[in-house]
Amino acid sequence: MAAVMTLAVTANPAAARPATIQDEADVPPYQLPDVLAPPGGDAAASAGDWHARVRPALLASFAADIYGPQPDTMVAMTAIDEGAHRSEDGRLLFHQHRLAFKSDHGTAAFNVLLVTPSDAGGPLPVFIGLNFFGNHTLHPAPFIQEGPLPDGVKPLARGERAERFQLDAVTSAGFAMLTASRMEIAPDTVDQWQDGVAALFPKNAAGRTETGAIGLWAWALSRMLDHAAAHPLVDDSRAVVFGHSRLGKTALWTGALDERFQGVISNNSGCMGAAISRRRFGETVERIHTRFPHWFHPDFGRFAGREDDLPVDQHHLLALSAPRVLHVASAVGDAWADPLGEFIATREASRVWSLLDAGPAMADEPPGVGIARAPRVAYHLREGKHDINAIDWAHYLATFAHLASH
Ligand code: GTR
Repeated sequence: MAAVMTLAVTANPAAARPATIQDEADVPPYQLPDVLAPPGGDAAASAGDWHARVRPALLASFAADIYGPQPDTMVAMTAIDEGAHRSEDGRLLFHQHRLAFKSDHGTAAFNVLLVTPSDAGGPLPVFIGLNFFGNHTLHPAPFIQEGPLPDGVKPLARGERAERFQLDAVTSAGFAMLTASRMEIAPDTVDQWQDGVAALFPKNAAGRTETGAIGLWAWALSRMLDHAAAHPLVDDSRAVVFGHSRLGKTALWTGALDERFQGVISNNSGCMGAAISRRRFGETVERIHTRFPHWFHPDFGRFAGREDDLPVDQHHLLALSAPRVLHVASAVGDAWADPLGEFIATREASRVWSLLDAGPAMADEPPGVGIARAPRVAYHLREGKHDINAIDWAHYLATFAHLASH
C-alpha cells in the first residue's frame, strides 16, 4: 500500500510539494522575531533608538533580502496634461496626466488618473493606489484612457472594477483618488515586467534590475505622490497609500520607504504583505516565489521552504509605517492570505506605535468579523472573498476621517 502511494506521489510533481496549510492545527511551531529588534540586534530601548538604529536596519533587510534595493538613479519627470473631463452626472472630475521619465539608461511613461468631486473647493486629501488592469476599469466614462496591457492579457471593460474603488463614497467623504495601472509601470508577467519603468535603471549581470516589480510599483507610487504635490487640487501632506493583494504588499513597502505618506492601507495583502511568513498558512514563500519571482529581489528564492531563516518577518514591515496611521484588512474567505497571520502581524507591530508614544498596543484577541483598533492602527475582518469592496472602504473612510475635507 505504502509503495503505491509513493509511486503516485512521484508521478505527479505538483503533489510532491508540501500541502498548503489551511488548518490552524497544522501551523508548525515557530519563533517570531521581536518586532522591536533589527536582525541580530537588541530591541529598541526608546523612540529615538527606534528611529536612529532599528528602523534603518529593518528597512535595509527588506531591501537586501526580500523586495530588492530601491533604485537611486537620477530620473527626470515631466507631467503632460491630458485634460480634465466631467462625469455624465456632473459629480466627478477626471484629470488625466501622462508622467514621462528620462534617465541616463532610458525613458518610460505611464498614465495617471486623478478623480475629485467636481465642486472641490480647495486642496483635498488623497488616496493613492495602483489598479490591476487600467485606469478605465474604475469608471464607465468613455474618455478615460485605456493603457497598454502585456501580450496575452485579456482587457477588462470600462468600469469593470468600479466596485473596488468606490469613487462616490470616497469623493463624497471629501477625498481625491489618484491611480495608475500596474501593467503600465511593471507589466505583471514573468517575462515582460521590465517593459516599463525598469528601462530607467541599471541591470545586473543577469539582465534584471535588483529592484523587483513590487519595488518598481512602490517607486512609481512615490512619483505619483510627487505629482500630487504639484497638483493644485491635492494636499500631498494628507496622502494615504493603499492597495489590494499584490498591490497591498506594494502599499506596505511604499509606506515603509516613503514617510511622506500619512496613512497606509493593506487590503488582503497576505504572503509577503501583512501575513506572518513563519506561520506558512496558505501561500508560502516557496509558492509565491515559484509563480512570481519577478516581484522580489533576485536572490529571494533562497528562503523557499526556509521561512525561519528570514532575517525579518512581516510584522516588521507593518512597523515601518509607525507612527503614521496603518490599517490592515482581511476577509474570512481568503485563507490563502492567512487572516489570522495578518492580525498577529498587526497586533505585534502595534507595540512599535506604543514605543513611539502613540498609545497602547492592540488587544491580544482577533476581533472576529469586525474591527480592532489601537489609536493609530486598525485591523478589520469582513465576510466574503479575496477582494476590496464597499465594506472595506467604509472602514478605511472611518479610519482616515480626520484627514477629510468637507
Ligand atoms: C495571488 C498571489 C497572492 C496575491 C494575489 C493577488 O495569485 O498568490 O500573493 O498577491 O495573487 O494579487 O490577487
